[in-house]
Amino acid sequence: MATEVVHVVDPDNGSGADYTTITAWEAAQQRDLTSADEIAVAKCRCTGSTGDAISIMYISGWTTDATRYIKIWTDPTESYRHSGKWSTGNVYRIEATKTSSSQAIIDVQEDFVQFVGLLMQSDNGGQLHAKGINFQNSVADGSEFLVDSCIIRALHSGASSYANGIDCTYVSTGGNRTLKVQNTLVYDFSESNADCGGIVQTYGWNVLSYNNTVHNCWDGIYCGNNASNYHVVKNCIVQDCTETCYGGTFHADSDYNCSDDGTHPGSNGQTGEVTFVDEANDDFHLNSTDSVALGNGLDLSSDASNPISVDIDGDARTSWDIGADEFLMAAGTFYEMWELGQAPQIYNSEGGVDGAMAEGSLGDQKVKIFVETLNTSEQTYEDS
Ligand SMILES: [Ca+2]
Ligand SMILES: [Ca+2]
Ligand SMILES: [Ca+2]
Repeated sequence: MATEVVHVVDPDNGSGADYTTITAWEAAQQRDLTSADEIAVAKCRCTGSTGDAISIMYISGWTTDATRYIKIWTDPTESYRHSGKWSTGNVYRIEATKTSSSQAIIDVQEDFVQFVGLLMQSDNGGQLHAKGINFQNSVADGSEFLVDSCIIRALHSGASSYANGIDCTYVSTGGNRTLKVQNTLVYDFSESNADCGGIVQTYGWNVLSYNNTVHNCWDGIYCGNNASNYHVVKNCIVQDCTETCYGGTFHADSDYNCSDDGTHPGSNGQTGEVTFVDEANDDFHLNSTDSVALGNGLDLSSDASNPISVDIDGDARTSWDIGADEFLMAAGTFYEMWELGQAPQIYNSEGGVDGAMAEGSLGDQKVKIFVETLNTSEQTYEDS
């Protein structure tokens, strides 16, 4: 059993910090993990409010295998992970500003790497082909990667092509590299010169995209090769894309997806505009009044290829919503305040006002209702 070697990355250099940037950690720790029999873990914190400002992070100079790999993450038992939307303050985030063309936020050149619970931002700095995570074609046949519960967003200006949020680089010799992307949000890779995608698969790569949300990209989720390889898409939301929500021909197992243009693969999907908590401000949690994604997904807890059980917030998936977020009402909180002359309001589990309640919309969720009557006496109801 390989030993986990954990170092703390904290741009605010707080107590326990080993490095103040993720790139410094990578450069100092690169080694042969297979001969050392180690898993290299970067545990990322933000004890002040400083973002991890880089131009690009290369992951290279390592030797890895399936059990001795690289893991970069925020530990959900600490307080530095995002809450399912872009945040500042004490939330760890990589803020990459590009200095030349074709730079990614993270350029992956090693074979077994995991990214969990990270915010990543690509500012193209006026450069062409700015990407989010770029998986290079130099990685070995048989290599495997995970992107789980991450948010990848673009602050791009101008026209460019091949500015993809998650990019699997074409491998001329083919083969089978595996990428699993789940509970992840990708948005605004939408430059006006085409071929900018949210999650892009191509030759040499097999991709499993489960329970992701992609918004405002040129192409949302793309399958560039379905002859020698595949892209399986389940429970994904894609909305507001320029050319197409889903492009290419996906694997036949793809199902229970949603789009606003009808391009989603599978026969159990939904076409329509998803109602998010605050779409204009990029909060893509599901609103309780949504009728497109809520409860319309497939239970993937026993999926043969990649079982999952939680959402981007770490909430247990129970009603199987489509997209990165599972709408959840936490027990023991007042969700609805009802005052005479005012429409009933629903407060969602992420803390925001989630719209007015429609009769019957609560389904089988457990809620408490606080009622203020004319004579100001209070009553509490609990409904399961
Ligand atoms: Ca390196
Ligand atoms: Ca929309
Ligand atoms: Ca949630």
